[in-house]
Amino acid sequence: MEETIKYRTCHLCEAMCGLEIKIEDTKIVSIKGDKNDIYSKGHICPKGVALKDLHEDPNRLKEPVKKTVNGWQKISWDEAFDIVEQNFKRIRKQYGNDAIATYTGNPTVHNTGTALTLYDTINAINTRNRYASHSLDSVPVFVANQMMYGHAMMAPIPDIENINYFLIIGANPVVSNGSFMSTPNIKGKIKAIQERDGKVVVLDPRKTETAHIANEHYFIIPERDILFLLAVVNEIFKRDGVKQSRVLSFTDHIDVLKNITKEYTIEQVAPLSGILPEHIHQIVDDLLQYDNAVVYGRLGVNTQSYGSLCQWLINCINILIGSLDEEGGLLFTLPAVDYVTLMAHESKMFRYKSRVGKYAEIVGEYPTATLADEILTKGKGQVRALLTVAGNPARSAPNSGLVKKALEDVEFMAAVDMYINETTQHADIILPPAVGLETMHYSFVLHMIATINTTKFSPAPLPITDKQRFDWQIMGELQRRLFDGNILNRLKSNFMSRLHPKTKLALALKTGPYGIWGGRFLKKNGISLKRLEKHKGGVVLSKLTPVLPKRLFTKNKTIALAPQLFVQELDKIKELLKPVENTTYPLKLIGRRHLRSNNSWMQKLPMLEGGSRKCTVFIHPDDAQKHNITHNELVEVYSEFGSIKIETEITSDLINGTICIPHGWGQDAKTITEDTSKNNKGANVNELMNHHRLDPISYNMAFSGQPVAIRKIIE
Ligand SMILES: Nc1nc2c(c(=O)[nH]1)N[C@H]1C(S)=C(S)[C@@H](COP(=O)(O)OP(=O)(O)OC[C@H]3O[C@@H](n4cnc5c(=O)[nH]c(N)nc54)[C@H](O)[C@@H]3O)O[C@H]1N2
Ligand SMILES: Nc1nc2c(c(=O)[nH]1)N[C@H]1C(S)=C(S)[C@@H](COP(=O)(O)OP(=O)(O)OC[C@H]3O[C@@H](n4cnc5c(=O)[nH]c(N)nc54)[C@H](O)[C@@H]3O)O[C@H]1N2
Ligand code: SF4
Ligand SMILES: [Mo]
Repeated sequence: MEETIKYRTCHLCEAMCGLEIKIEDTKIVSIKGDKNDIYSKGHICPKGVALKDLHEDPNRLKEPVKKTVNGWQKISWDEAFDIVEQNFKRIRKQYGNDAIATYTGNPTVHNTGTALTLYDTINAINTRNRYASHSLDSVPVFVANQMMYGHAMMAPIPDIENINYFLIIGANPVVSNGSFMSTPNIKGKIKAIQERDGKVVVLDPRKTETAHIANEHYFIIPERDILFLLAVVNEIFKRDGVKQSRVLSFTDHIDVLKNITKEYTIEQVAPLSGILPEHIHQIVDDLLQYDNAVVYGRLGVNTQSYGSLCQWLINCINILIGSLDEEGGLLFTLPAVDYVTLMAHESKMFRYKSRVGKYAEIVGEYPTATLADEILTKGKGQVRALLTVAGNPARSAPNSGLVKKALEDVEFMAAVDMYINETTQHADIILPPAVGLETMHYSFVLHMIATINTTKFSPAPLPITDKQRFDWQIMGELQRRLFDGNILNRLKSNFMSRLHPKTKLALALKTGPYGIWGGRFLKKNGISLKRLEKHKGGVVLSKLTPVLPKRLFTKNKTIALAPQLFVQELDKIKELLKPVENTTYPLKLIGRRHLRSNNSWMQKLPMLEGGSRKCTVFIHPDDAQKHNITHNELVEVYSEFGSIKIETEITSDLINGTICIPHGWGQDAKTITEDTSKNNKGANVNELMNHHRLDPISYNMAFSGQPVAIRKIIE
């Protein structure tokens, strides 16, 4: 048997770890971290190893299937595409373009072929009913970036290797492996900060895995970060702490910022946010005293009612303390494929509104939380057909009961996914792509949010059979068959859809900032795909360096410190100063991730099962006592929208008044080899979520702080 070693970047999360894969013929023998990878230097997590299970999973579809009265039936690719084309065209003709909705999930960012074809395919379908996992995750960041830096994807990235004070709000990078901060081995990097006498501080309603290794952790009541942030800004002004920096010289409306934050004092917000006043004072002391201090906020501050305001104020604090666009602070990347510049035409928002909820589009998408309403609400423009690509809204979107009804209601549904799951089980046709180690890898998005400017390309380590198709081939075929537009654009779209992703990548690299053709002169030593392929563990291009104001996308090349959109919304924050008790649903719900999970779709792989990964509800001892609830007891958690049964874990690693349940569970779809009862593991927290609870600026879903109640189950 022939044994070979192949190298590939792991595509599962944002860390981009290099993998060393031992292969015998076409069988994976082992997967280890690649010590020579310039970025990860051998780091790996259990998910990377589980790519073997993904490859061998008997539940994975490799050929298209059609739903029949006798169950799923394998059909040819031609037949599958014909059915999809006929039905989508029929529905478009009958009801109009917007009757087709698209939902694109998280892996579309990570799969190279999909990332390269996704926008073209969706644009070809030419519907306004576009939805994505972004609005369950990161749109507040997009809005803050757009308002302040002129581009949704201009995201400042923590220079983690040089930070001395790191305030982490609403993120758990030790488990998530970092987000909007692509960097492997966060644990090692936190330790390095501490070893250089720096400090890591976590603000979270739960004492998380990250909080456990941090220098300090402060509990905060869910959705009260906004009060804390306003008080910090005010305190910086009060202490005359604003650092006169290079960046400050091209900001505007600092006086407005000072004025609108004036009434939020530390003493006033402390009891409302759950943090002691002396602890907030300590945080401000540190922010002003440490060289290289950074405030970083992620999912916990995004997926809440004040997501955009929080992201705006986090940016403001980083600017006021002189950390933005400075080494040791937060910097902007300049990757080998300058995705930010290439995507400038997609960075638009607030152009038009959704039919039912009247929510504005953000980067061309409506909030996923409203998709079910758009399907179920009758009238002109009602969604009648759905295309999902790499997404599982039946588990990831709020109010699963309503989502289920909606998925059952559409007249036709197609899914590009390799699994039959809670969402795709509703499809008429499933188009399964080759995935994982069968695909090549180059990340456009993650290099854009990485902590150094690097570039890596990996060819596919494993072959596919002639029955399989890649995502980009499936998307290309859909693009050609469903194109709606003028002849010139059709020809262009047709041509682009046939290009191999490697051809597109090669061109993008050559013409990129470090490419052979990048710039006015031919760069003899510039990057090309051919050259990159020789460097299996990738290439370091440069460390992150200051790029402002040149790289700003705002018209006047200044950073807006007090955009009107945010200022006017601040008025509503005053309500928080007089909190009203919710007696029916007195508890606030938050989520958590586990190292051996990847949202809703890897739970069943054998290597990731078990361990400490459990779908339980964390509850504080005081709350447990109040409800006469014991450890490991099956209880009912309920909200206005649904009810789930779940086992308890009593822990004081949680602020009281709050309970914590992970998402992505409750897997009850009938897959190929397993029956429903075996699959039905854990409860689906999204059954409890109010799909109208959105951040009023970005319309991001507010998962955090959902009001719920808990009770004993009396048989
Ligand atoms: N309550 C609660 N809900 C949440 C969250 C939370 O914290 N709490 N988090 C939210 C966040 S941050 C996110 S990003 C969303 C995720 O939301 P989704 O993206 O909708 O859900 P995933 O579970 O990531 O589903 C990914 C799907 O893609 C398929 N897939 C995997 N790889 C590929 C591939 O290469 N090609 C194709 N075509 N398909 C592939 C999988 O089989 C699976 O069906 O969930 C959100 N929902
Ligand atoms: N192992 C694993 N890794 C993953 C994923 C996975 O499912 N499993 N998913 C990937 C995805 S799609 C994403 S988007 C990233 C997310 O990665 P992160 O941004 O690190 O997000 P989480 O790990 O969900 O951590 C969010 C934290 O916010 C806290 N929180 C909740 N509500 C509030 C609040 O109101 N205020 C504050 N201050 N904190 C709050 C929660 O307790 C939690 O600790 O992780 C990615 N990496
Ligand atoms: S940390 Fe992320 S990139 Fe690294 S092996 Fe795990 S899943 Fe893959
Ligand atoms: Mo996410």
